Amino acid sequence: MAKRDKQPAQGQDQLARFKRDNADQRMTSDTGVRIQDTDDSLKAGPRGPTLLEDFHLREKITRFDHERIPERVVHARGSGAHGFFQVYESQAKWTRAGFLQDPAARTRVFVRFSTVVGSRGAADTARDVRGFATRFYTNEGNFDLVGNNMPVFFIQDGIKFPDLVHAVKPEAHHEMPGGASAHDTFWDFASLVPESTHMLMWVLSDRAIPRSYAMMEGFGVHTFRLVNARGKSRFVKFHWKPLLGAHSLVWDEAQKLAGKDPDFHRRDLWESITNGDFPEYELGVQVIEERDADKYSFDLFDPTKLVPEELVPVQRIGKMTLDRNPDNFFAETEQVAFHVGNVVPGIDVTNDALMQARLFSYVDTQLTRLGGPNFNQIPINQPVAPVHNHQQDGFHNQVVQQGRANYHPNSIGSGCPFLSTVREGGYVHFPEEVQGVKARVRSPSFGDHYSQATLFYKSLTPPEQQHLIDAARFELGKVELKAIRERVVSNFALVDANLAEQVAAGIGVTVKAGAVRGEVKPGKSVKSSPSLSLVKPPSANLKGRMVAFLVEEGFQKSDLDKMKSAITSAGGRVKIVSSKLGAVGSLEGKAVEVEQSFLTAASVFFDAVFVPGGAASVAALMKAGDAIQFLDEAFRHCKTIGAAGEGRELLEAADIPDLEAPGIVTAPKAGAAAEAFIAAIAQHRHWTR
Ligand code: HDE
Repeated sequence: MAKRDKQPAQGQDQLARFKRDNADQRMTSDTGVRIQDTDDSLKAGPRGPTLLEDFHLREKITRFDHERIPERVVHARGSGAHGFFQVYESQAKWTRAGFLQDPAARTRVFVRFSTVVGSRGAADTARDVRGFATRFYTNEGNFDLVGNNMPVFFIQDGIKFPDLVHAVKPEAHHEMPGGASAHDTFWDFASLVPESTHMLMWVLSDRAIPRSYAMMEGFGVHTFRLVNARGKSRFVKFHWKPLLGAHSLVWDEAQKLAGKDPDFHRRDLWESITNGDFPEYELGVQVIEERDADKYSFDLFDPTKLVPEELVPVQRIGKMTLDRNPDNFFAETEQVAFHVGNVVPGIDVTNDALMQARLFSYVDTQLTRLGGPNFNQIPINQPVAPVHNHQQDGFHNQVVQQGRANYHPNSIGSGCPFLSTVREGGYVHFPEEVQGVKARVRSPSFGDHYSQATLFYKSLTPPEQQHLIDAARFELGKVELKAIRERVVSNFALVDANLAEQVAAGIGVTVKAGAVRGEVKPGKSVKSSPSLSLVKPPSANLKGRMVAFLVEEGFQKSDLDKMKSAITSAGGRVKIVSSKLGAVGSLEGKAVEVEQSFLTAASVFFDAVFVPGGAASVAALMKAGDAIQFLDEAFRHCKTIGAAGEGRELLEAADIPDLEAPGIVTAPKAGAAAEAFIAAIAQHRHWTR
């Protein structure tokens, strides 16, 4: 009943069919009265005053006035997608969660990806943490895994979250900068809170500028519990592993994209799903026996620490596929209300003090954002499991409760609804023994803020370390107060002396002794964790990759066809770019349709660029500065560049210092270059260049 008729999203044929099928559809008021005129208000005479009795005018304007709801206080900018999850084999040994038992069963999911700092209209490619929130609509109720694309967090206790967020959001006096952490208040806070150091390494790394949502890892961050049917509990860290691998942008590219297409990630997600390139992620778990919990050099309840994969391997237990775009952004992506406390039998929370605060925050925030306590009745929030209880009334209640018995226990309603035992699926909290002296304290086992920051930095490849140094120089370069810049690099000195020196050299300060190293908990750890680096062996699959073909009148069509078919067979996509839209003729006579002009396209939208042969085409491209700039930028951003025949001349004309550099592929004919070109794109970027 709540669903309005869906209109086709695109396509002339679909529109025509829709019009035929809905010939009877009439515009009405919200109460179903047919509308006779919606363009003129009711007036006393053609030029007269508007009459207050015009109920249609008042309804239309009132509804419009109230269209906005408060945006999320953090993670305001998000993009959602529907999909499904399937477990590979029963996980009964670890958990009794129903959706992790049967490999044949598909569980519906809704995912919302987000940036943290920016407001709803902010750019997608800001340097920031990304939210990766997944709702599983299981038969036993909703399970929300409300994670991020980084496995650790800035603070150890939720009571500091408002301070962190105030500091990183636009500054209080002038609301600047929008959606960026490169300003004084954030770095002031960070410099005074050494527990943030490990997370700072992550946000300064390439992880903070993902190539796409489909190429981003996800993490539950906190340690959770898995509880099996016998009531045995184990600790678990949740991971999402993208099947396309995790890849990033270059900072210069990210900044340009923020201007050229602020919706870059949202568009990529939408178009990938429309094109059938469904983003896929494997759900991974690191399972730790309770008896082993104290064996590590970090506390499992400290969210500024990760469990290195080299210490506890990630086991991939199932796969999520995102295969459907939302029908309506507001109804679904905006109104979805995740909650860390939405857990199902077999999954439980822990004493992580950050997690505990979150267990309060998520419901509380929806009361304001969604206007009352009935937000779980909104379609995107409704579980597929049936809901029966005595909760009632409140703003926006949609449920018409039947009968008189709105309390428990009752006899008037035959005792309904009935409680469930554990065997019947009743949720039982893990009976953990708890005792202690009431106090505002932090455990000494949380005292080491640097070991894992060092582990992260040292595990990156040299180009990734350089990116991190450059990012720190950028961020701190925007900080006006020198004392803040100084404090930050002094903290960084405890991560790595060379890192601190290099950053300091770029921001006009010197490294001072001052920061104090906390005590390291004795226990197991690793010296290096290659899994933390984004540089991994390439996969031959080009899914999610976009390649620009630069052409003008007289291009070599055989080159274009050969290379296009090689790229699309490998899963990639191609767009024809030229000086103007319309048909462009080839050397062989046949024309192709241009998909983007140099006005709307730029190298930053693509993973690679190819120039087919054809003397006239190359000469025209050479004359127009756009093509040269396109290639220069692709080179600077370490992207794969290919050319066939005369196309090589365009590369020579561009400011590319070395045509033999990694990721530059040229050949007399496209056929000869195709294999090497595809292998080069699969490398993602050629950082050593
Ligand atoms: Fe959140 N967080 N958070 N957070 N968070 C919100 O809930 C909060 C934290 C995360 O796409 C809010 O519905 C507190 C860690 C994601 O709708 C709010 C603390 C992690 C999303 C809130 C944290 C997250 C949110 C704002 C410290 C990674 C977006 C609107 C105790 C594991 C979900 C809303 C979506 C959203 C509070 C820390 C992830 C205010 C108090 C750590 C992905 O409730």
